Amino acid sequence: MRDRPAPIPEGPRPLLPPRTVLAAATAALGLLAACSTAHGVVADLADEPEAIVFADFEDGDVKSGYPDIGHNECCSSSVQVAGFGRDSDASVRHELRQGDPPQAGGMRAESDAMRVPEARYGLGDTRYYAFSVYLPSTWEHDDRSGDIVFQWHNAPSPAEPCETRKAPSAFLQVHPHDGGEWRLRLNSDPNPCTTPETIDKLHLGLGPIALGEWTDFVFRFDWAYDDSGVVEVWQRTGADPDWAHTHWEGPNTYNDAHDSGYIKWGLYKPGWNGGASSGVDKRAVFHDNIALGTTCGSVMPPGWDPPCEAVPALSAAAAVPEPPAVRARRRR
Ligand SMILES: [Ca+2]
Ligand SMILES: [Ca+2]
Repeated sequence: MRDRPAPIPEGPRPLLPPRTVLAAATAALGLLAACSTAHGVVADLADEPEAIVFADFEDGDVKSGYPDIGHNECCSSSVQVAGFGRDSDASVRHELRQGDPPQAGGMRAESDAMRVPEARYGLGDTRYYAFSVYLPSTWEHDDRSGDIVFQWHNAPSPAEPCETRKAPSAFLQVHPHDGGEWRLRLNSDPNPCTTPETIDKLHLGLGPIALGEWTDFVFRFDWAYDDSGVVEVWQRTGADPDWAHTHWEGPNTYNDAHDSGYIKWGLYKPGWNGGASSGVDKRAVFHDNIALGTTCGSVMPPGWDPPCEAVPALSAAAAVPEPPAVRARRRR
């Protein structure tokens, strides 16, 4: 258990009352059959499946009640509980500095559910993922190198020794385009043996980034390496509380063994790998309410209405192939 650090000055004001207030209010009104679980989850309806993972960090620990959550951290500052959260009192803060010793072969300060067996997923699964992410108002967009803040990663299969390492199936990136844009990268390959040359890469632009605001994301993935794949994204900020919806159909992963997928959150900055530098030298990002489940409702924090059924598809997002310059950014 780590000591809880002092509140961090770049924190925002909560957008809604804390969870405890919401839970008490709904219980008093008799609107919800609320019940607590070992992980502090409050289920809003008795027949709603609970999230497989729901990490809200309110216990002051970076594992949030999941002892098998792992970390890539070089230093005591890499992964900490922050004294503010999304509608709550705590979140997880990842910090990365240029010059930090590489972790797991790259410049990263990340947490992962790789060793949480029930949180693994794979081909043919439909999974919902939700989290809130906060970039401080002091964040400087780095026009030389994007920042990856959430990854859907596949582990190489021991039965496929040709795959020496794997790029993630998908990741959410803070991209410097046009003053800062959320980008969802999708990497896919129908071949059993994936090599860097066989990956089909594209991205979905998810719109401008609001600094100093929590952004809430909900993702649905129907995992497939063929055209049966589906990706849906719902997102909103405190400044624009209506959910925006993105829908895309097509390949979104690799031809891998089932249950090879796992999630990571934090900071990975590939542009700093190999000792490279860029226009910034320090990064910090905050995540809260990290959830994985089989239904939209199961991944929502207590008191939140799931957006997934209520919002019709407004647009089919254009998938943009990743140009070679983005595929292989040169080191400096
Ligand atoms: Ca929290
Ligand atoms: Ca494979």
